[in-house]
Amino acid sequence: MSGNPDVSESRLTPNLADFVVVGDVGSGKTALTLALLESSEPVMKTQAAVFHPSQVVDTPGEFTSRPAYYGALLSTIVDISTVVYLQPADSRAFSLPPGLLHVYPDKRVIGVVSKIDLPDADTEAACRVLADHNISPPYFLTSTATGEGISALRSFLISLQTPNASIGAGEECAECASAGENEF
Ligand SMILES: Nc1nc2c(ncn2[C@@H]2O[C@H](COP(=O)(O)OP(=O)(O)OP(=O)(O)O)[C@@H](O)[C@H]2O)c(=O)[nH]1
Ligand SMILES: [Mg+2]
Repeated sequence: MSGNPDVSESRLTPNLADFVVVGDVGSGKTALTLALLESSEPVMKTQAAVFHPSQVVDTPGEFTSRPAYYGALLSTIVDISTVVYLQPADSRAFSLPPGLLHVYPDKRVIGVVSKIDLPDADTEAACRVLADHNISPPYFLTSTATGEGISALRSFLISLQTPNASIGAGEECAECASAGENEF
């Protein structure tokens, strides 16, 4: 595990905190984490869990794709309230065995469809993969290449830190989707 001194506390958006990003190798976790943090750091292969300030954690894809790392995944997420799971828009493979994300019943799991700018993106299929694996909508559709969906996801994550604050449902609707049962 390692800290990241390049993302200073002062550069963080206030109240963006307490979430861990998980998903397959190459699904875009690091790119998304850095975009949410508004960091200009280069996106590089993640070798171990990276703890940014305020309990924002980026994980290596091996944590979800290799059974030998499931223990590391579970110990990394144990003290964090929200799990952000990335499903690439060009993939129908779910990178975890059923139920692993729900081992801790008190955690919120947020489904994100990443890389929606790819030419072969199929966001509806990716949303169905999330729904089929018990991740509830709303789902956030994001691209770090175009910036689409990043601010909506950031606003939603911030809203989790301020339970009484209301966020613009209309703005969220425009940038998230579900497998047919969007609750907004
Ligand atoms: N087109 C496109 N490429 C993306 C997007 N997000 C990430 N990428 C690219 O996909 C590759 C993998 O991105 P990463 O953020 O390193 O993926 P990761 O999930 O952190 O991968 P690991 O650390 O190996 O688990 C990089 O070349 C990124 O530039 C996106 O939204 N659109
Ligand atoms: Mg990474």
